[in-house]
Amino acid sequence: EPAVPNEAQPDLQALKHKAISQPLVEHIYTADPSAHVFDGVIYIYPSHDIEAGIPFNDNGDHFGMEDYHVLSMAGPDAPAVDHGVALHIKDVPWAERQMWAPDATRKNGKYYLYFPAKRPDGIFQIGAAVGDSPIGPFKAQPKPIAGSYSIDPAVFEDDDGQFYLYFGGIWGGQLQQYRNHQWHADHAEPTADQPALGPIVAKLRDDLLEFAETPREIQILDEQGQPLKAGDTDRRFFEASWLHKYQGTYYFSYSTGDSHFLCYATGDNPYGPFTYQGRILEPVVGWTTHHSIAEFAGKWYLFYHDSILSGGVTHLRSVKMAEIQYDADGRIQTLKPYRD
Ligand code: FUB
Repeated sequence: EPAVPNEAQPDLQALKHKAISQPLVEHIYTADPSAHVFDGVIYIYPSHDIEAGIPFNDNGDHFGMEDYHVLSMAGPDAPAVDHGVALHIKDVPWAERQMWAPDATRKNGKYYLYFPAKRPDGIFQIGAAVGDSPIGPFKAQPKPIAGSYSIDPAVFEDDDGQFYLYFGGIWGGQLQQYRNHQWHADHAEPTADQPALGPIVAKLRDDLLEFAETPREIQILDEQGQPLKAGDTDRRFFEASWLHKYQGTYYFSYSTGDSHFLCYATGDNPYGPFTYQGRILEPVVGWTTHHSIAEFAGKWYLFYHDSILSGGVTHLRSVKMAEIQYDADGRIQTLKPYRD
């Protein structure tokens, strides 16, 4: 996050009219939408952006969110309904601040919300919270998931009923502080010619409350089969993991952060490696870009956000959705968020 965001201010009024989608809700700011279809209804688990009054810095401390609201839609063209507070940070025993991008899943009639937040010592971990309904309320576990770290959990249920949690994000997300899943204050991003840091994945235990295994780092490879380099900022992983399966192939998608793209890579199993394929979405208004992908009635949709509604304020975002198309080879056609 640069100290001075959006240096060259775009013409937001013009971009609003050229936008391929309008905000799903306008009465609150929402971001980082993780969408799932349960029983024929679209449920969106977003961050709930607020003006916390914290100055901008490179750690993203101004993203001072305090709770989660769940949105639902009867279909892609139906209005989005805000179901109110589903979990507040005051009810999370281990967490102190910054409820960043969440995700959720369902198993045996219970719903599981996964969310990152900072402990009182300023270190991010990932928590689980359980509810009886897709809209919450969710009750947080007393402690974060053991062995979890960094931000942006995304949960994926494979066809065999196994669940995997993907996570990680560099810079404010703290992933660069870890090697072999151990924090060290001296650790930093690799140099430009070294392999980039990868996202992390762990299979979840049957009760979905803890990891079933030691987390693993995922490799994202280039067209030669080599890991993407840290200096390849247009393609390397930054944050915002998402995993979906299309016609038997695993699609790992993510944000490139400081170059502002949503990209994807494909593989033949949930752990990767994944081979870089291309962009899903060109940059939006605002510094961050974050997404999910879900199928509804045979069509596929990208859920994403931008900062147009707030006049370009980077930590006051609005979730949007747009249909995506695959070509005959399974390639996702790149979307432009604003028409030319
Ligand atoms: O919303 C806070 C953070 O901004 C998320 O965790 C990141 O993915 C970025 O969207």
